[in-house]
Amino acid sequence: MIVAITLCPKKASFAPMLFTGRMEHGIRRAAELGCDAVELNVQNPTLIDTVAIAELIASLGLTVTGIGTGQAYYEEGLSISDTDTKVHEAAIQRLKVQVDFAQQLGGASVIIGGMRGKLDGSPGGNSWSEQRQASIEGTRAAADYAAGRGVRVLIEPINRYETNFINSIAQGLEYLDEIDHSNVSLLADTFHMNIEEVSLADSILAAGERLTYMHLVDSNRRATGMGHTDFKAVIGALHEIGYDGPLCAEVIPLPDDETAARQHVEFVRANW
Ligand code: LER
Ligand code: MN
Repeated sequence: MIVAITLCPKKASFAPMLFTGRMEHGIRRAAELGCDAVELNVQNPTLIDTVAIAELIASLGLTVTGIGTGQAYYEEGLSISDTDTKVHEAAIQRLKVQVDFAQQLGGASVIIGGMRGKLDGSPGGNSWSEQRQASIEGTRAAADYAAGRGVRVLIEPINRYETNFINSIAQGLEYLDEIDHSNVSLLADTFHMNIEEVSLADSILAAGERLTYMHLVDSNRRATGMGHTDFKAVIGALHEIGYDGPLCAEVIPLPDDETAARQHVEFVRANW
């Protein structure tokens, strides 16, 4: 079992991350609360002291499971599906910087969620398929670069209210088939699944060994056990596929960072 929480160096008032703006403190608290690992959501690793962060994490006996990259899209508009060559190349370049950071942290996975961007035009139309193709090429470029560096690339389906491109687990698996790259696998986030899937358990079973990372989040984006998701069914399905990857709390800090982090660690350890 790898229990983790998502942290971010930048202050965010209402985002699914804990201890935002206080990442070093969050890393220490993660260790003290009994986490095995952390996930870091960093917009641009060249702007932070990556050596100090890597040293702090190692000194506490933690590992880093993943690097969240979406802020580069939300804050700077960098998306791999953008057909403007300059933006597309800048997005790939940013993903390569994230891969270098992940390698420095001992081989964390790099998550492509928000950085797929949103597609314009009508679904299936010319511009839609060109953008989709740009995304596929961008994912392959990141995956090739990452493969030589002991880093895996993950595709995360995100619900329809946040993007119009790969919302469900089935669409994620279809995209993986198109990518056809041994270094790319699936991240499933139970918050998005609660909106998109018919059955969370059946979707996990369908993903099988292609599922290598979980954002384990309750229905209301609060910590596990603070909403109405049936985690017994989710955990049962994860056991059935022999899942042994991260169980990461990408949750909003309600009622506060400490309580949310503690709740996740205790809930997952008691129910796994
Ligand atoms: C990213 O992991 C995610 O789940 C998004 O909803 C965050 O904006
Ligand atoms: Mn997520």
